[in-house]
Amino acid sequence: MTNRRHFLKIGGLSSLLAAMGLSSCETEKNPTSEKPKVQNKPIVISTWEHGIEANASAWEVLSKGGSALDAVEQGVRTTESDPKISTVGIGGRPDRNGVVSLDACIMNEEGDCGSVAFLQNIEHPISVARKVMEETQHVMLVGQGALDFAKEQGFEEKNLLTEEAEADWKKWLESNSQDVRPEINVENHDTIGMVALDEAGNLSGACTTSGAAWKLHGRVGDSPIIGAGLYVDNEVGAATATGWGEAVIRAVGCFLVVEFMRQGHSPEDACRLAVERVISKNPDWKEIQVGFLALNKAGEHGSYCIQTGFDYALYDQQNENVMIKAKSRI
Ligand code: SD4
Repeated sequence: MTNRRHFLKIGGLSSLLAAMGLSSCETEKNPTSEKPKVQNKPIVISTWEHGIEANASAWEVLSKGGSALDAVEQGVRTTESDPKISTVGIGGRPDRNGVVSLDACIMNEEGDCGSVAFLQNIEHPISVARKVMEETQHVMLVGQGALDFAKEQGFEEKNLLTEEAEADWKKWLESNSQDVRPEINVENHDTIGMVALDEAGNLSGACTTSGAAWKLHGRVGDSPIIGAGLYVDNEVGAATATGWGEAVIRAVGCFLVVEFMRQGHSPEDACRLAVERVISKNPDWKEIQVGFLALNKAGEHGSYCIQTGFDYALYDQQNENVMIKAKSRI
């Protein structure tokens, strides 16, 4: 609303200046007085019910005045370490060859980012992604190169395929199924995407997943792709995604959510508009789930998804870790 008012003001002023034969450049260059004031901070939000534990870890950092970047890394590491969670880190369901391969990315308030994809045998891909961001001149490392880099950085190799995950994979092999798309809301917890605003008013985000169970060996989803599974712009807001990554990539979903917020849309409305874009690019949209989660610079949050059933966890000064049901198209 603020931005829209600002836009209308500028529009009116432009006409006046144009009538006077003057340019409105100076006015447009200096919109700082109209930026939203930071009101609700610190705050952290994250996808699905496993977000509750992850938020609690992130809050330990945020409540002591720590950075959003440290908070989101610590937060999602909790999920990566939980073998009961079948879609992230250790315990993640493998690809059709029985290999657990992980995707993750992280982005800070400077717009710096790091990412790993198709990474195997490392429990905390999010921390490797952070090392890519901080210790290299690159953004993304994949496969063997990502593993070699992780080991150079001191990460230890570990078997991530739990007995339960292996048993599920064998069951899937016996079913002779060819469809790798998850059944909607059967696996009611998915990628963990987390975005946070810290006491200093800075935004950061993290996203980590084992991706779609039984995927083709080598498949990479949206979660490690900056702009698709995660995007942060410290001037505007941050967004993360969950669901069928192929559909999110086609729409460059999270970049789009942030751009809609830049235009003045609320986080929920920005997510809704991005879901509409996903729908317009994916004729099979009724068969898939895609959800977006967004936080703006003022600490307002919101979400929207295709299918009912997506929810997110919120921790701020008023809400000590509550689940919020996302609005949905269906
Ligand atoms: C991905 N968005 O890799 C992630 C998680 C997932 O079905 O697989 N969801 O596509």
